This record gives sequence, C-alpha cells and structure tokens, in this order.
Amino acid sequence: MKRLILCVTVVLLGVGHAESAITPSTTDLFDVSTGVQVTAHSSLITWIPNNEIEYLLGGGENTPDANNWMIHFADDQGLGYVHFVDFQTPEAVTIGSFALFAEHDALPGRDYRARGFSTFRLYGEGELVYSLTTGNPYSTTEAPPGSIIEVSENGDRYLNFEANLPEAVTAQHWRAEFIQAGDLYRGHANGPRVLELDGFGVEPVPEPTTLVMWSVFAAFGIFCGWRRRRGQ
Ligand SMILES: [Ca+2]
Ligand SMILES: [Ca+2]
Repeated sequence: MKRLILCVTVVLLGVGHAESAITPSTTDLFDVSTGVQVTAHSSLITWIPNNEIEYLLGGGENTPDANNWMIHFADDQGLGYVHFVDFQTPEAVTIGSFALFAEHDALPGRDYRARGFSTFRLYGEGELVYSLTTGNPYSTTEAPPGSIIEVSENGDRYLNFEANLPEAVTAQHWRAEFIQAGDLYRGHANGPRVLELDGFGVEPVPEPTTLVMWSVFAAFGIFCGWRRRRGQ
C-alpha cells in the first residue's frame, strides 16, 4: 500500500503532459492549427524574412536552422521592455499545463542576454496564471515545482520548459509576455527569440476522493482476509 500511495503521489505531483522529451506540439490548444488567432502583439524585427507572429503558436515548418518556425521580437527596445502576444482560442479552453521553447544567442563574445528574456508571464482573461524567471544562460534556469526543464544536447542556450499551472485555468483570451533581458549597450540583438508556446488540457488523474475510496476498499479487503484466516 505504501508503494501504491507513493506511486500515485508521484503521478499527482508530476507534470501532466510529461513525456520522455519535451518537443513542440502542432496539435495543442494554443496552436493556430486548432483555430487560435493572434489579436495583438508587440513589434517584430522586420529585416528577418518569414518572421511571422503566428510561428510562436504553430505555423511554419518546424525544421531546424530555419527562421520560419520561430519569432524574433523587435530590437529597438530597452532592458526590461515587455514584449507580448495576445491570442484567442476558438472558444474557452481549460489549460492544465503548457510548454515553452526559446533560444538566446551564444556566439563567441556575445552576451548571453542577447535575444533572451528574463521573465515569462502567462495570462488568462487578464489574470496572471504563471510566471517564470529564467537563468542566464537558459540552461541554468531553476525549475519551479511541477515543472520540467530539459537541457538541450545542442547547447545551453535553449530553454525547453514544461509546467503544470498551479491550478487549471479556463479562458478564451490569453496573453504571453517576455521581459527583455538584454540592453542596448550589449550589442543590437536584444529582441527575444521564441520558438513555440504550447497549451495543453487537463489530463485525468485519480482524484483524492477516489484515492480515499481505494484505500478503504484495500483496507477492508485485508481485514476480510485476516478474518477468514482467523476463522479457519
Ligand atoms: Ca504548438
Ligand atoms: Ca514555432
């Protein structure tokens, strides 16, 4: 029974959508493939071809070394500027967990804050529902409870992050904010680079009341077996 309770506890505390490797999804609830529409966003770099805001939410081809599946926010802003994207789902959805993929620069001599953000925030219907403070480089980010951070084999500049929301949130209007990490005195590449933001529903887990019933049934079964053996 102790082992069962331990296993169930691990399942309950674990990340709902956890898999062996965190990879961007093209079928999630925050994806343009499922009808998500961008309603507003801060400006993007214009000199990079195929720099479309929708690529933050699916769209494009997720092929490495191509710009047509990631976004680059504008460079002409200062340290702490709040880059953002507002988007809406076709109807209200309940989100239990999300994933975020980003990459800052790591060229020789370049400050790691280039193309990085120091804080990510997610809002549902105007309410803050999650906030993540990143490390620099991203690979040093501390995973909050209920989250997973994977270090990419391609380098320490990648943020592969997945987290349960503290509690599930039902909303149709969402906002993601990225607080700029670099300033204008550290090179020109200050607009954060973001690869994907995914949203996932709530996966069914045993409810506490169900666990209590299991425990009662199990204890009753053990008691009955003991009574039978005593009666023999
Ligand atoms: Ca997606
Ligand atoms: Ca993408």
